Amino acid sequence: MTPSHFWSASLILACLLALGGCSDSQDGSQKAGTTEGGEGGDPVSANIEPVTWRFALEEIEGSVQDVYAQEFKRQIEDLSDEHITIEIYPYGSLGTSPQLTELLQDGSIDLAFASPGHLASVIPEVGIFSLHFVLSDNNNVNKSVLSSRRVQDLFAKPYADQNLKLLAIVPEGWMAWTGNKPLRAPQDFIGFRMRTMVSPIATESYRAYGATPSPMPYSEVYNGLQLRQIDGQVNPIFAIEEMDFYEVQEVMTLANHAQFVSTLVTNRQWYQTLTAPQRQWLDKARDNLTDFIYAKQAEFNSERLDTITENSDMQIIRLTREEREAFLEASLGVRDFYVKRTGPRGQQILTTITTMIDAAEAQHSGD
Ligand code: 6CS
Repeated sequence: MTPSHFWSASLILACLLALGGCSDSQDGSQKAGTTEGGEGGDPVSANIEPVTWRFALEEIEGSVQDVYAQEFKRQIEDLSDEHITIEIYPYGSLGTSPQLTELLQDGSIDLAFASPGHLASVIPEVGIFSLHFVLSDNNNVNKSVLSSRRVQDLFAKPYADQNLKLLAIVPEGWMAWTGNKPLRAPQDFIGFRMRTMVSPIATESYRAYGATPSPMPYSEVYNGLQLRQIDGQVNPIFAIEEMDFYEVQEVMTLANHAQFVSTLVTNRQWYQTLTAPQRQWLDKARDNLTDFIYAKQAEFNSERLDTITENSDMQIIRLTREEREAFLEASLGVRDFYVKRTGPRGQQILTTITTMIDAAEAQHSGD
């Protein structure tokens, strides 16, 4: 992130704080014409006073999170007959991912994306999405499992304990490894300074291969690669293109070891002040966006791979089944690390999700 981005971030943050850290609907009171906002409130009428919901992104304009937010805004504003306005704050306006989560927790913003690679520092259970080879190679399987009510419910309590409410689990495509050499086997990672997101499970996943994990904010990765403070990084292809990482890396290795997953989250107390119609619109927009975002991320990742190959000499390597198996084997110990950090609840989450993936794979075997 450039210094001018930081200036605008500080200014916007100061404005948010000056406004009392509250959106129009964040004062805990219901506006005229609304119903009681408790769980399962009666959907009698819409909120008739205009309100603004602040929605912060961990990614820049043009990203997968941005296209999600723009469509979410369109749908919510439409469903509410323009009574709700969504203000979108792309990455660079407010702060790093962990800072966005803090702003959400203290009510300065209402909605945000919070990626498990960061969020597992405060909600270890969500670190399951930083484990490798847990999700299916078939995205129809992942969609049916990750958008299910059953999986959402597994995370309700850990999010609530952090004053957060999980609305959706949003995959953004397969992660790719970049570096200045191919990464075909776990041994290739020995001594490799791999930039990861900050949570202990994200770092442990690469320590398992022998790498030296180097967590740092997203905004510092380009400079870190350019200055050789790190040897490589891991992100979905659309991000490697839009953050220009490909300009300062020579090889991209596609292992399909994990999807980049983010979560759409609200402040829990803010959610409790919503009217029944407002919650219904949130649910409706969230449900409408499931197919939309799976299609968009596939489109973005494929188009941007073309952009990278057209604009650079980057070598692209796809691992064979045998090569992937060596990584799978080396990654399994990190599941024990996850369970140690999360206890019986994490064990239940891991067992439930892996069992659901296996069952869905059997159902989708003809895809
Ligand atoms: O690597 C990261 O830190 C970031 N990567 C993406 C694709 N989205 C947000 C996240 O913070």
